[in-house]
Amino acid sequence: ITAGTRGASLGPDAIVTAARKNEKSLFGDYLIEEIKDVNYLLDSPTEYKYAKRIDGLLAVYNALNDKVSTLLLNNKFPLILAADHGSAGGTIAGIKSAFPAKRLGIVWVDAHADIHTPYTTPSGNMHGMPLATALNEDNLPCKLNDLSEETIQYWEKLKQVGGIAPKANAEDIVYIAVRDTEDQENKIMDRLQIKNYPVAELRTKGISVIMNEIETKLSDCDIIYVSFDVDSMDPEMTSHGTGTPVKNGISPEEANEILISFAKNKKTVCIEFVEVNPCLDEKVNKMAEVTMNLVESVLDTLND
Ligand code: DIR
Ligand code: MN
Ligand code: MN
Ligand code: MN
Repeated sequence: ITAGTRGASLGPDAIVTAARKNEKSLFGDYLIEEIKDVNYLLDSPTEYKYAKRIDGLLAVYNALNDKVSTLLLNNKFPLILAADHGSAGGTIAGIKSAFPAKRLGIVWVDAHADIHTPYTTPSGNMHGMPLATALNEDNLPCKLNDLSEETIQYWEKLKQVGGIAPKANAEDIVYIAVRDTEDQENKIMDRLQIKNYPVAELRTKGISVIMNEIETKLSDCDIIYVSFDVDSMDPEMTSHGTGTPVKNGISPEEANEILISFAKNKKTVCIEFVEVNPCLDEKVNKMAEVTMNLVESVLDTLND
């Protein structure tokens, strides 16, 4: 599936291009469903300063909710290539629509926490908020920004996509490699006690130990969704081919090991790749190549 917004909206195509260039047939072997004609919804200038293009994003959420839930109900595994991370709440909505009674674990591999709301965001960028759309707002502190009535209405609608809210509990979220957060997010993470595995801890304990810890932590969850933001990886090893690179990330090899581990886990129902931006790449399509290799290894593992 592909979906998303500008700059990064070329990401999914760049990954497919990398596969062709390397003569990989990986995308030829699978059912590909494209969510077409949504990018234009995110092109227009925004009226909502603390929730940029939230009106268009609501339509994207609805499209993803339909697509993802239909695939899951047909026993398919959605491996999603999206543009920026903003649409990931639509994916979560789709998972929850398909499996309303199942308890959902979320593994968020990212340099960022993506848990702002329009009330706390410093930038108004919706890719900093997808996780919050899945949670119970009452648990999220601090109303700082003065929102317009319309912004509030759109935000409430976004959280209601799929008809179930909240979609996940904070205790069922695990971050990996988060290292660039704002004060408000730190407060939210502290209050909700969300577990993050910093890069250093992955290295001292070793990835397999951490994977076991995560499995134990999510043992009461019935299903797991893995959201992989490529900025979790080190910019030096991925040629900065993403919107907001952050130093000292995981290596592509470490990312591979993490993703394979979740692809092997029978609870995992959906894996999503986001934030490849070929326009920012310092080498020709390097980030897309790295991501294409990760996608290939997930597909191989799923098919084993
Ligand atoms: C920052 C940057 N936390 C914001 N966030 C992300 O604008 O909300 N960058 N997700 O990729
Ligand atoms: Mn992200
Ligand atoms: Mn990020
Ligand atoms: Mn982002």
